[in-house]
Amino acid sequence: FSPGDVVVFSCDDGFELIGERNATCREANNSGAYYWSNPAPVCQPVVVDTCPALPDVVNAERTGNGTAVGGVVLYQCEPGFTMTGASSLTCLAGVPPSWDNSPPNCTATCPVEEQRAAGSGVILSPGYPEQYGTDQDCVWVIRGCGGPVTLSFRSFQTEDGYDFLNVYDGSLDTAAVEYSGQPDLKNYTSTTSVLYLQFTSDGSVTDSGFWIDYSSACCSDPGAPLNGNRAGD
Ligand SMILES: [Ca+2]
Repeated sequence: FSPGDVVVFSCDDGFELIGERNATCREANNSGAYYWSNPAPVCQPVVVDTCPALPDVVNAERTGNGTAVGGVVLYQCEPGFTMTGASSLTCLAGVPPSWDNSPPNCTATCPVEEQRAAGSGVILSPGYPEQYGTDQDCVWVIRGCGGPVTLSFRSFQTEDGYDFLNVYDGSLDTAAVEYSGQPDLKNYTSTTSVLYLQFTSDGSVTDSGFWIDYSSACCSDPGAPLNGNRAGD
């Protein structure tokens, strides 16, 4: 190397550079003695002592965003969406630390017969907010808390005359109120305290589906915290 030459140091992925990135070849006071402005740095393994940041999950809310060992992150689906996978992820010690589970998925499903807790909630067409599929047959059972249940339609559009939402008041044997196409939507209030909603689609042509809010005059079960308790029922 000649006086004035500059070299640049770098480290491989997974290593961090300790020291100076550049060094210049210099002559000491025309003495004929040459030296580098600073020594070559050291590449030291990067110590990862946290879990990777977790992504947002579509149609879900996340509680906690810590990535420290022992940290817990909770996911909860937005109303109307069903979770597959784990709702709780814990950062486990290791080299490097890692999450004990993958984040869950929250989707609008087509249940065979889904029991909905008393209180209020949301019924979504399968795949919402995408179009529902063909050949669907889904049933939701909504139980009021001793009194009537009210349905309010936030959106509704199906293939008119082929894809139906039937609402049964009390049991699946009663005459249904039928919704198809883009009906005139008023709130529907049951006379009994249990409603069956059945959605069927035929083998072709789908549409945007529906978002229905339901309510009865009580709060739904709030559950209890992990590693904790709830007083009062
Ligand atoms: Ca259809």
